[in-house]
Amino acid sequence: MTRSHSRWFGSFALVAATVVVGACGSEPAPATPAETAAPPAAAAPAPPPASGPRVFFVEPKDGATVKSPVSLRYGIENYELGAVPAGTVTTARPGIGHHHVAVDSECLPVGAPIPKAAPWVHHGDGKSEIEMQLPPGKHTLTLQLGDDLHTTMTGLCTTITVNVE
Ligand SMILES: [Cu+2]
Repeated sequence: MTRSHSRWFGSFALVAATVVVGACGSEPAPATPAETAAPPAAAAPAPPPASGPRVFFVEPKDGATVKSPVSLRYGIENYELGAVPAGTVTTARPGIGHHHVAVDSECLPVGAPIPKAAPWVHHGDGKSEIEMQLPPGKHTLTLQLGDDLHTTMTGLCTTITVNVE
């Protein structure tokens, strides 16, 4: 009698376990609404890729015919323009630079020191313009940004050609 009761109880326990497992199996269902809510956020239009930093001549325009003295004005985008700090500078602040211009010279390679000599003019005061005397004829004007140590950086140089009357 005792043995038969034990077997009956065992069967009941098995049924109870099956019910519990069934309940567990249905648990993932409530998570579905959260999953369906996620895709719209992921499918939202991505912001346009930011263009890289650049420097450019506001004036004169590339190919322009100009009269000496020539007024040069520089532009800069996605990079900070800043005067070189006073005193002895031993490290360059990241993301900050100043303009340099050269007549009839090309862009210096990335990482090169910009000579403190002709044809390079340093705008270490952070200025973005200069009046320049140029002899008649065709000349190239190169604008290149340098950091606090006057070292060139990737993508921050441009060259235009002007015709001086
Ligand atoms: Cu410089």
